[in-house]
Amino acid sequence: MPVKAVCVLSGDKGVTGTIALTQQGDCVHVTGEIKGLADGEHGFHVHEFGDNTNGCTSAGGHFNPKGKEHGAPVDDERHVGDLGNVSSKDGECKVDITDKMINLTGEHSVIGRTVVVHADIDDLGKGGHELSKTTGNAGARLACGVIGITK
Ligand SMILES: [Cu+2]
Ligand SMILES: [Zn+2]
Repeated sequence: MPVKAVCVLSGDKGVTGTIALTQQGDCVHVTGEIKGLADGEHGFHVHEFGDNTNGCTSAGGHFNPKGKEHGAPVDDERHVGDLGNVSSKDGECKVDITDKMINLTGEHSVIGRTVVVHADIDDLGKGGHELSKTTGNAGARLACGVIGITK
């Protein structure tokens, strides 16, 4: 049976969403919808900890088991959790990402970690900002949720 996971996004800024993750061979298909985002691109990452005790802050930094710099999903130099950006229009945001780096089993498993959607665009490590190589300078954490196993 393929491993499936789900993540319910919430936060204190009115942003909500549901994200499904399905293992497909070496890739994970990430799909879902996010509501309440401003128009434009928003950083979308898996952060290290499945801890939301102090809101999305407790999720820690980007999931980075290999000690790499922040990058784009297509880069070799990237955090495992770097899923790039999602795009919103008129309060609706459809997520449809196939990623080769995250996994639902093994050392790159994201089960029990946190999905975070940000206020600003992720510059994918190339913005020249002091935060570009760690966070993509994606700004505040608008909503987050822990990734859990589902049927
Ligand atoms: Cu993030
Ligand atoms: Zn990153």
